[in-house]
Amino acid sequence: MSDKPQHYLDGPVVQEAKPKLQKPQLYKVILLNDDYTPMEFVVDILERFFAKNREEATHIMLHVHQKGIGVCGIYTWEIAETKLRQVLMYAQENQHPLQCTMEPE
Ligand code: TYC
Repeated sequence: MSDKPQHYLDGPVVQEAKPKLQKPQLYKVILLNDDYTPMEFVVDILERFFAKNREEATHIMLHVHQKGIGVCGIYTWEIAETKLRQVLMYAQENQHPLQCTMEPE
């Protein structure tokens, strides 16, 4: 560094901060098929916790029923975690073996 004192005409001493906003990692909440949980219960879950209408909920439920797995929604970690817990708790309360998981998008 030079010993010369900074003059105000030399230009800015402090570089202006460039705001860098990073997009949060998103997570898929995934529903798994089983042979025992009633179709109607899965549709109810999708309406109740994933804000799907009856048509969308039925479509997702049938997809999971046929393919074995399907995405209910995509959220930030904390929201995905909350939805996952709500599904598992509600299924347990109603004695259905429905399984749900989450993974990074
Ligand atoms: N396979 C179930 C049945 O035939 C329905 C079902 C669909 C269960 C989706 C779980 O995630 C699921 N009653």
